[in-house]
Amino acid sequence: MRKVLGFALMGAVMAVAAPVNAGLLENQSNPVANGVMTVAPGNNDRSDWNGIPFYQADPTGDAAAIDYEQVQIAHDDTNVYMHFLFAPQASPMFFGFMHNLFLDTDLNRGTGFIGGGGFMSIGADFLIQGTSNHSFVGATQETWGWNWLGGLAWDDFPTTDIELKIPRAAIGSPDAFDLILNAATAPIEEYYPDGATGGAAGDFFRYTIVPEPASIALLSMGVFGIARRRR
Ligand SMILES: [Ca+2]
Ligand SMILES: [Ca+2]
Ligand SMILES: [Ca+2]
Ligand SMILES: [Ca+2]
Repeated sequence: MRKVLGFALMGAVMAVAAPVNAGLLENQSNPVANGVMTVAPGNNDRSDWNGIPFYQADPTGDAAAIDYEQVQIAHDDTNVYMHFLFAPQASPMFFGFMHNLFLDTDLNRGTGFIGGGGFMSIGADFLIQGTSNHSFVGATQETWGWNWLGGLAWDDFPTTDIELKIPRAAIGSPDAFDLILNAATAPIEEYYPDGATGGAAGDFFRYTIVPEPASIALLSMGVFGIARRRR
């Protein structure tokens, strides 16, 4: 009897621990002091990234010339910073039109670009292609386009170690955003995370700049619930 009860309890705990969105692989928030991060063409100092955690790695060898391996993200009062690491390249792949960073800044797949046939895991409100920032325009997936907003600061030396600086205001000053990475290389397109092409059930990463009041409210409700149960 005890064993049966044990299994029943384990099942209950697992059900509670299941993530709200199965496609959300990881959520990070890495605030840094203003002035710590340096991103500028010709400045290949990467020591500013020491101590910032990586998101879970992408496999090596699953892509052609641009093969993502790892990504780090941090932010300060005015900017979001990204650091991309790639597998060795036979010839340098300079940061440009084949490096696509899709950002879902309202955390809503129902708005923004979801790819042809809806293959993408997020609804991207911004596309950063190399150093160029674009916002999604168009009300539907049938009538849409990308509106060029401007250029961003970066460093791509070496081309397997790229830094990017995104002013928070340039992407609508979001409290958080979901992201997927793509390298539009033929014949094999790279996606990071690999499950980013799984449609509505696909995988993505989240970065939180300002913690949501909603999660604080949920947390306090949880504490209140435990307190009530203990009575
Ligand atoms: Ca730097
Ligand atoms: Ca890869
Ligand atoms: Ca969206
Ligand atoms: Ca991949």
